[in-house]
Amino acid sequence: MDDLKAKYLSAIADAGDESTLEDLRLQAVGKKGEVSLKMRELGKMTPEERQTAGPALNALKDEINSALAAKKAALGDAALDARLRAEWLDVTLPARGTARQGTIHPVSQVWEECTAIFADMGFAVAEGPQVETDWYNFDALNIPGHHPARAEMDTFYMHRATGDNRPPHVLRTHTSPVQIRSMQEQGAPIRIIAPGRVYRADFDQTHTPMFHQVEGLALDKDLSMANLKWVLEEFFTAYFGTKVKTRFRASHFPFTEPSAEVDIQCSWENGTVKVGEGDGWLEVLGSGMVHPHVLRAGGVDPDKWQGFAFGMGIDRIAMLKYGIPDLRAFFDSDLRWLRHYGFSALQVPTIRGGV
Ligand code: 2U9
Repeated sequence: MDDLKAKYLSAIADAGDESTLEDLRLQAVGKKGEVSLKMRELGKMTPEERQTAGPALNALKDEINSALAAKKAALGDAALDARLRAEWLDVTLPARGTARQGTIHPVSQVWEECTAIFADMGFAVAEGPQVETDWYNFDALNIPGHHPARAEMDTFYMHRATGDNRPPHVLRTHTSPVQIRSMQEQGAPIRIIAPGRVYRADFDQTHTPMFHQVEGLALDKDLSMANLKWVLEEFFTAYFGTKVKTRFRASHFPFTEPSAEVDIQCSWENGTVKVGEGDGWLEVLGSGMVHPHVLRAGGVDPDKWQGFAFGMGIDRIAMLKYGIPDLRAFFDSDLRWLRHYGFSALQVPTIRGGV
């Protein structure tokens, strides 16, 4: 038994890979392995011999099994270390080869353009988590549990309420929770935009399960729909680089009252849309005066402060400005598409026209 132990423990220690280790396991403790065969001989022994040989063989088997497991773990760690060393790369190095032919994605470009235009009007950028509690995503925005908007939003739930005091979490369906958090943190007056990724379980020609929004919030003592209209018209003119007529249509959202959907002037010619000319209209935005319930959820006193909010889809306004026909191509990571629709890293957006 001592010979067997010495033989296998040193062979295991010397094993250089997992297949050698598996061969050793079969030779030692496999069904027809040396230790197993010895165990079969127990039947032929006298009861006295069996009393010492039995436990000793079991102990030997356990020892070989633990040595095998320890060596297997060590080989696994060494393999992972080697892989990490081999696959190491410095992501801060300048791009080379085909990577240099990548471009700035239209979503990134338009995100930056929006940020630049609203920054010029005094809006700061606010960010928040993409995984939210249902309170921030719904309740705080005056969308209670029974509200049909919850069902309509096609929400991705991270887990259902489990009764262990953990609030249900969702992938945010809009960036509005960011404005609630900002109100709680900095109160009023406030002037922010919240650009970011949002998620809805919807996938067809015009919807992707992840898309991008930019929302805005402005609160002060005496802000009105007139200020909202000016800000939005200023934005469209800067963004499309031409004067754009707007049409405000009465609408309804739980978080704003009154609410308006905003259409921009456009023409339709042989299947292509042109913004800022013609007598057609295109819906691009939702907006309104922030509902008192929503102000209160953000810790802001609705008897002292009021203001407006708006929301629009970045992907959608990117398609409109740059004539991109298919939304789903945004997420294909196709280099040919990126070279056609993408932007040079040096095309930094400026305030007006020169974007
Ligand atoms: C707070 C209060 C109010 C943001 C708003 C809309 C109307 C709207 C859609 C446009 C196209 C989303 O991307 S889309 O599908 N948005 O219609 N969003 S008012 O209102 C807020 C936000 C935050 C605290």
